[in-house]
Amino acid sequence: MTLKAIIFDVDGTLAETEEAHRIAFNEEFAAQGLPWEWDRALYKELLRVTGGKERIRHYIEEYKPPKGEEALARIPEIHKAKSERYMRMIADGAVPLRPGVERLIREAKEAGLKVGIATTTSTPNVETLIQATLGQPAAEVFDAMACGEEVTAKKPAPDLYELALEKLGVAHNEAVAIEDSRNGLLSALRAGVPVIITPSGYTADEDFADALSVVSHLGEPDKPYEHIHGFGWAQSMVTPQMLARMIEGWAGRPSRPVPPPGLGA
Ligand code: XBP
Ligand code: MG
Repeated sequence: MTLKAIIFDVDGTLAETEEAHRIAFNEEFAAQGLPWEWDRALYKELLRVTGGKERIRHYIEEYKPPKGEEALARIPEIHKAKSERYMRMIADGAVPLRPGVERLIREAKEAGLKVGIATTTSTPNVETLIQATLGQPAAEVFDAMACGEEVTAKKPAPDLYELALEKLGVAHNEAVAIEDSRNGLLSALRAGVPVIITPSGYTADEDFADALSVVSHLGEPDKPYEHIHGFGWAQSMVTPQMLARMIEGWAGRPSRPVPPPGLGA
């Protein structure tokens, strides 16, 4: 098949944003009088649940923290205020793009490929990150965006990738996904999209055996990636030409059966 689009995840893939999310959650919990503190170890566990609102609900139901029951009804407002805190941090330039992201987006456009987004976070968060890092509105950078608030089932369900494919107007085997997490990998694979993984700080030890390739990051001319698993290239960077060659051999099916949503994620 011919490569027509590259679909990027956001958190952990475009940028190492999860620490900013974690800090924003904790600051908002304190502001709301909730004696909760998500340290890094706990946040790593909580990241298994995608979506901030879903993550807070999961924390209350599974960890039974003080004041949890009374906070259940306030999840939407807690999450809204957390998102505003997060966007202030991102707008202030707190988090740069990861190596190779800006380059690959530019090279993809030059090669005539479409570029899209499939993320469980919400549209304003993506817009703030792109404006702060690339100095341009996200709508000018990306041909299509599929964001968390547009679907009922977030990653690892396939819905976000299916929506991104539909908006981009490409078939599943004409696209490649760039992801950082197992939830993202499963979401893309369930939509039939092959995946390159660039693990992030929180996801480095996750199971990426079903990815076509795992590399430390997308690479820059003076900052080569480290090849970790799967397809490897002698070059130092992930380029549109390599991705195109790679998916020529992709039959549209992962090498192992993908567990259905809700299982084995
Ligand atoms: C990662 C997520 C998000 C963020 C928090 O999204 O699971 O929930 O942790 O963002 P992705 P929100 O890797 O798909 O971009 O609080 O806005 O949900
Ligand atoms: Mg991610």
